[in-house]
Formats: sequence, structure tokens, C-alpha cells
Amino acid sequence: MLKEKIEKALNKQIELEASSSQFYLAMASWAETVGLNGTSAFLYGHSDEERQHMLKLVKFINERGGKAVIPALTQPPSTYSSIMEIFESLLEHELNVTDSINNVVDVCLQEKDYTTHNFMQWYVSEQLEEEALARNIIDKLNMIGNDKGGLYLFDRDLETLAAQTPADTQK
Ligand code: OFO
Repeated sequence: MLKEKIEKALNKQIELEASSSQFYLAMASWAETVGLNGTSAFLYGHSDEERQHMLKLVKFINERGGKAVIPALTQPPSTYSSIMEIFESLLEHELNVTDSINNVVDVCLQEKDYTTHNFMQWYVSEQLEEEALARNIIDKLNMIGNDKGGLYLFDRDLETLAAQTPADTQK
């Protein structure tokens, strides 16, 4: 049976993963409307991944005798000034998610819940990867600057990346 504190922390994490999914969906949709098809495909895929992260938590809580709460979500921005703004806010969002995951891990240790602690390790390494990827993308965008040809190639690279990780095999 899940302790109350753990259940609360995990439910808060459900909300964050769901809001990540919603956030990236809004970004994907905007990118699609401005012709950044690769960026859009990448972000649609990323949004699906976040939904899977949320679902994994829902199932974990319920399987351990707790009760998952499906949250209401706030509306993400529907327009962005640039592709750089998208990835900067994505990184900021991921850093918040990492803080929250670290907090869940802390609560697990305080409550001596080693099963949930073990389950959360997957999220800890996932965050490392996601932060690294976002930083890498921002570095590339900084290199490209205002070069339109560079942006075209960047968008195509993201399309390739998205195609390599079809939604149904994403974590
Ligand atoms: Fe769920 O990994 Fe990003 O937020």
C-alpha cells in the first residue's frame, strides 16, 4: 500500500508529465502552422512520450493500491516568437520536471519506500537524456543564428530524428 505522502508526490508528478505533454503538443501545432515540419514532428513525438510517462505513473499508483488523479491542465501558449523560444522554454520546463522528480525521490527516502524509489530511477535517467537533448538543440540553434539554410537543415534533422523514434516505440 502506498503511503499518503508518496501518493501525493506521485500524483503531482502525473500533473507535470501531463502538462509537459500538453505544452509540447501546443509547440508542435504552432511549428506545423509555420512550416517547420521536422520540428513539429519531433515535438508531436515528444508530446506522446510525455503522455506515456504520465500513464506509467497512473498505472504504478493504481497497481500499488493508491488512487491516481487525472488533473485539469492549464492552457499552454498557442504562439511562439521563434524556434529558439520553443526550445528554451522546453528546457526550462524540463528543469522544473527534474526538480520535481528529485523531490519524489527525496520523499521516497524519507518514507523508506524503496520500491517507489527504484521505480523513479527510470525517470531520473530519462530527465538526464531530455535535458541533454534540449541543450544540444539550443547549441545548434545558437550556431545557426539567422542562417535560413542552416535552419532548413536543422528542421530536416529533427524530422529524421522523429522518424527514428516512432510514437508507439517511444518511452
Ligand atoms: Fe517526462 O520527461 Fe520530460 O517532462
